[in-house]
Amino acid sequence: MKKVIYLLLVLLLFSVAVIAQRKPNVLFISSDDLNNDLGCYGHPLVKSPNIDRLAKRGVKFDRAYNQFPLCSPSRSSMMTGLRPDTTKVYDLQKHFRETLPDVVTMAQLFQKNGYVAARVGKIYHYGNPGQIGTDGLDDAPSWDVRVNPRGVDKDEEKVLTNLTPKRGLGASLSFYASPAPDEEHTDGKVALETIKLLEQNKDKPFFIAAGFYRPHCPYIAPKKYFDLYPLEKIKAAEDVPGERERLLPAALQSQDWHFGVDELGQRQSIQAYYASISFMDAQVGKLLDALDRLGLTENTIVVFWSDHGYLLGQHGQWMKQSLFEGSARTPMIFAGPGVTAKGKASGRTVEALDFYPTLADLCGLRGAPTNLAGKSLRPLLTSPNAKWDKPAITQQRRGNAQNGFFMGYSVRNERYRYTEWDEGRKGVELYDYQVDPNELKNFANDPKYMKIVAQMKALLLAERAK
Ligand SMILES: [Ca+2]
Repeated sequence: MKKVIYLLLVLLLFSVAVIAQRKPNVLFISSDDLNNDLGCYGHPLVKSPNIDRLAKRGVKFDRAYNQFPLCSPSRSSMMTGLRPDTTKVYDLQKHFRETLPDVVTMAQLFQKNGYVAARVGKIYHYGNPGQIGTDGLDDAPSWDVRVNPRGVDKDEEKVLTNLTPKRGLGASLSFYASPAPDEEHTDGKVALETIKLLEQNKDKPFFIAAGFYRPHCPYIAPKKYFDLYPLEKIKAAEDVPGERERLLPAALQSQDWHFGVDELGQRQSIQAYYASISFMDAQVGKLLDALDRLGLTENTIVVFWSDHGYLLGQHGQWMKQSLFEGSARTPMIFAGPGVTAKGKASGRTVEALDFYPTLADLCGLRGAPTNLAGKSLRPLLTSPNAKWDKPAITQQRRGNAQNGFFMGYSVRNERYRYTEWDEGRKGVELYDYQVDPNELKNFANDPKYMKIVAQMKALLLAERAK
């Protein structure tokens, strides 16, 4: 009897030691082309109960910015922890390994530290929807396991409504309220495949990345999500008299106002975009439920992110590739071990670049590259208002190979955004969000703002020189 008790005691101590030593897992959830139109970010219409649920048990960043509002440049920067000017990825073709063959990506660092690294769907760039079901522009060394789901939405491309037939499907205002259930769509399959990986790897430390494709266009989602947004409740962005003449041509992704789509079409596109968000959100809910069911919630850091923001008609613009707030800003939420400020928001300016050093820090990874451009957000995850002096830098390239390219660089602090196009040769913008949240006035040439312009210019120069 004594022997049995002794054995049980040894076993108990051993399990306690194992649990204490167990490294936290990471479930990295990424969405494509999702802006901050979510319930937890205060949107009055959009229903995102699952992302909201995650935000309630973690820290939500209100001023999180991507480094280059286009899929591949943004994702390459985030996964390498390096700025686009270091990866030299400015388009959807070039791979960062061409510039940096030996770079250790975030997923690789997890592997080097004994983790299983797996991805489902779009983490690195993937032509959406063209490359769904393939590896896209993946980075094979980053992963032990790769899964590329393909759903019924690929087949439904033939029957969707396209309001911009001259644009490629991946850059179109196009939609379809699908009769097929969630599970048959690509994102439904991303959720199911991710859950399988969670089940298979629940006893090992894991870095599992679930890369959803919605709300990227074409806005295909099950019909029930469209029903959440009656068209009469959807308003198009207000046209501001004189805005078209005021805005710098360089600041515009498209000179074709609203892609020529009328007000009804704009409202239909917004409705379909919101439906796609709620559909993607429901898939996020399945992942969170699976973590609970598998007893993984307590020891898993859950991150939610989108590769960049998205304009829905503001400034006459749609989608990404601009340095306006709506394109440069992204949702960013952390929950789980190390995130003690539960249900809190941080207004500090943070960057997608910060994921790598933050997760390496929270998981105690060894051997992180010494040149990571971001900073660990750990202090803000325990104290969201902690002192923080790092602004956010976002850049966007314009032009073409024939006529030459030029870059726009934008620096954001908690109050202002200052942007220089082609080092200022193609114009400068200053927005003051405290008095002008919708960026309707460019204060760059306002004498009252001379001092701020000089400060922001110096800040941009200093950050770019780092
Ligand atoms: Ca994207």
